[in-house]
Amino acid sequence: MKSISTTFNDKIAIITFNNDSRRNALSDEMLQELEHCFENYSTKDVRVVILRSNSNAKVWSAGLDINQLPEPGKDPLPYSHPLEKLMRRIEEFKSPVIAMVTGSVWGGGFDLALTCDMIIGSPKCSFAITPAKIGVPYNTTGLMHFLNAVEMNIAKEMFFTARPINAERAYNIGLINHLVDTDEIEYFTYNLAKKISENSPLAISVIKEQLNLLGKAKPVTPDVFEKINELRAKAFNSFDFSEGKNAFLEKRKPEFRGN
Ligand code: YXS
Repeated sequence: MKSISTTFNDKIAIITFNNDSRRNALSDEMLQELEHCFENYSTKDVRVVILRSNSNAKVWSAGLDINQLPEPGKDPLPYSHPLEKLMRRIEEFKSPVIAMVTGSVWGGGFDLALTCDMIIGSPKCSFAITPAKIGVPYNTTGLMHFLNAVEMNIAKEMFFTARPINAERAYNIGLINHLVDTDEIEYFTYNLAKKISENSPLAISVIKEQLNLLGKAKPVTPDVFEKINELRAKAFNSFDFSEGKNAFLEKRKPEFRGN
């Protein structure tokens, strides 16, 4: 069963997450479907891509499919992970990608929304980054996505509490570009996309790549890079990692030990 549906009109592509029974959890299969969409669009005159969920979906994405998280000892988010590959594909995509968020967003789904070029949210949108709840480390690229989006103190609060932030707070801290009423957000987002599609696609493509390159320009010395990797290995070799995953799957509260 396909987890997404797509439309393409007036040079604007709309990708709709369509797996509400699983709260649009990003399974490897769904991530591969999404990547194939962008691969297909790269050879077409697609001026804007909108990523959205079904209108009546409570959850935009519940993040990575917890059933597919690896056993402790394996990096849960390696460079080759389908979510990481999709996010690089979105960053490198020639045209702007807009996340239209009308529900809650969790974990890797939040990172995915942040990787888009802009987020339009409805009053029902909320955002939670959850590694601390699952007992996993996050990866360096993902942490940089958050540090490029919010101040350090806000990023720390979001990661340490793993608590959702609501639409109003998301707008106030600049996470979402616009906060638009539920019954107007489709029209608003499409109009924004239409405005972009009428400008020069080449200029926009060049400016998008320049901004992304400049946004990433934060040097990391080799020893810092190695230290980060050692810290991550400590977390994904932990009891807490398996406890976080098992607690969710067994629908119980996790009892973390800190090791
Ligand atoms: O019980 P059934 O079989 O119907 O399945 C339930 C859930 O188990 C399933 N589901 C998921 N399955 C795998 N991975 C998920 N992330 C996931 N989320 C949900 O979907 C069915 C309906 O879910 P249910 O009954 O809980 O729906 P709800 O409306 O009561 O609650 C919606 C949520 C999103 C609040 C709730 O499902 C939830 O808390 N989901 C987990 C959110 C989360 O912690 N995501 C982080 C995943 S790990 C990740 O992304 C990274 C590794 S990290 O953590 O580092 O960012």
